[in-house]
Amino acid sequence: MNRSQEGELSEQLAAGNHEQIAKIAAVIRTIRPDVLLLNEFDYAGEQATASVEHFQNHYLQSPSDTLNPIEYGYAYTNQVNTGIASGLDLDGNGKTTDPTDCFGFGRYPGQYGMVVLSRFPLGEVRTFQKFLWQNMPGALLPRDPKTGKSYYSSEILNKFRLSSKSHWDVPVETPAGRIHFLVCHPTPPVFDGPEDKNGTRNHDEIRFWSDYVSPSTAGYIVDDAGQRGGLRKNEFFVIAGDLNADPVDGDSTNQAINQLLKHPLIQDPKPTSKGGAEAAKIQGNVNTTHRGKAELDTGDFSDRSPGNLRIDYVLPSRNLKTQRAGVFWPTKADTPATRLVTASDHRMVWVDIKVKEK
Ligand SMILES: [Ca+2]
Ligand SMILES: [Ca+2]
Ligand SMILES: [Ca+2]
Ligand SMILES: [Ca+2]
Repeated sequence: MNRSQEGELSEQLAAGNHEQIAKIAAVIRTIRPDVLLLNEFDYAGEQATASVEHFQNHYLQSPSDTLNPIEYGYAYTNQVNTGIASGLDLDGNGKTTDPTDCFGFGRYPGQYGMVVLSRFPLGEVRTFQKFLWQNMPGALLPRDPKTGKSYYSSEILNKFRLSSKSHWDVPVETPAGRIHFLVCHPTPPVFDGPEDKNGTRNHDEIRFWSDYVSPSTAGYIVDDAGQRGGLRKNEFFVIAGDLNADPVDGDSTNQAINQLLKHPLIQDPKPTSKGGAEAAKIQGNVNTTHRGKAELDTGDFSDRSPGNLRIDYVLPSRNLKTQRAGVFWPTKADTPATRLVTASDHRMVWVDIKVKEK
């Protein structure tokens, strides 16, 4: 739901008759998650709250012969780093006004934003939009491989934000207790050069949550309100997002996602779909060289490169019990469901969890 023009998505949400948005809503109305993160939902500034309400009223709750309406009583959205000018020449072309000179790549402020929808009340959200990359101890800051020197000047690093969109800790107050919904959308590790500026940033954006969930590693973290630290011991949490990192295929740096998948406090429910397995067979090409199981794929990308990948995640803390998990990727024969996934190159990843006593 990102658009090339500022304000375009808001208009389509208000109009209430946009086919692609209706398909996305139909996926939500089919799977019916209690708590949901939507990546790439353009953040519309002063129109943002109205836009989310339009999405609910005109798409999630519109009359349908086949789909029950779904109502989320609670929503959270906020500004993101995409499209906000840094005032610096980050791509080194002599100008400071490019989409690539913004704190996160974007043509206007809020492009590729994020929205959280919830059936349960939300607590006070911590945001980490402005946290500086260089303030992460041992950050994987990019270097020029020829000279070994820092790719970014100290002037740039003194202002460079880690998060390409934002990182939010959204506390969800469920009847069984508080679960921290930890959401983000790290930059893709591509569109860079031998210095790997996006791959290294993607790696550290993912690392942020792996540090945040444990008091032994979260000490350096400061939120946008100046509050220090991460989660307390034994808290419930679920990490969610398009994390732009496949465990074995694609262009990820240092197998970035393993910082979460192999973290002692985090479980990997390994959600699968029959449609993902079928798509890799039908589409062939680079998919046939992938080492990861196609049934785990969550994105349908170009079959020349990078192919279909597992890059979208819902990862519960180990102290939560996972009952079921899946990827909404119907097979070709599964009509009409299969028509819905043409709305996006990403598929919905879902997990059913049960809260155990702490
Ligand atoms: Ca520039
Ligand atoms: Ca790269
Ligand atoms: Ca594909
Ligand atoms: Ca694959």
